Amino acid sequence: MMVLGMVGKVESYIIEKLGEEKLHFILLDPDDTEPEEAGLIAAMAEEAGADAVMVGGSTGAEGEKLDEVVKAIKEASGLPVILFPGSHGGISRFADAIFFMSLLNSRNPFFITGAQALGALQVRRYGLEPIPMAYLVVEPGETVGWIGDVRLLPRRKPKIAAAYALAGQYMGMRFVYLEAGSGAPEPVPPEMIRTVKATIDVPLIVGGGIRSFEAARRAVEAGADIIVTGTAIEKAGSLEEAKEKLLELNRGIKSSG
Ligand code: 1GP
Repeated sequence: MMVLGMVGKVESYIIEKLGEEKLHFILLDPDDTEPEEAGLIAAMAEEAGADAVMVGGSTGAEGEKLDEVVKAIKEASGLPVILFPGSHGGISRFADAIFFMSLLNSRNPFFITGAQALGALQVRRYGLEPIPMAYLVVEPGETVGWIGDVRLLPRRKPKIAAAYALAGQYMGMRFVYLEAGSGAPEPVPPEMIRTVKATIDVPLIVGGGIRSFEAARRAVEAGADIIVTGTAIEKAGSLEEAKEKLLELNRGIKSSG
């Protein structure tokens, strides 16, 4: 049984690795990815140097499809699988861990504490490792901004983002995630990453709209500890192209920092 405050296996792996380098997590959305394809991508991503696979999405990332995608990834690769749920529906017993996240700048308490309460007992029943995370959505926010009823953090107001991030840390969350939204035309501004990083002591995850070497490098140089990419790999025409893209992004992440 997990003792209160004890850090689990996946979180220890992340913290240990962060002592050496910046990390790259890929995101697979079960709504857009077939299990077989997810397995192939995960195996390729492991080879290309990704550090973990996140699984989730705002719409249709639940139930049997979610289970099948997680199982396929686990069979095909040794990377830890961390759930990235849109709500309590995004829980699968086959994953290793779950970002137990609160969308702190939502207007709707369901996304701040409601879904968490509905999912908590199931997380325990399945023996999933919960990793407490403050989830902050920045303009333009894309689908999660709309679904999550978010009061989007203004791109030109990094201090507001820093205030929310620090509040998350003070409430006990061990990671902060700055999210521009999957498929965002522009990633989180480097100035916002810099301000948030200078304010908090916990690792900073950044994602949404990072599709190039330059964008990845800029985010890491500004202070991101972990970069999440989804669309860039998903939109690649073939597995070979996806691998090229992943290697390019990895170079941006691992070369700086
Ligand atoms: C979404 O931040 C992630 O939650 C990934 O975004 O799909 O734009 O890479 P992209």
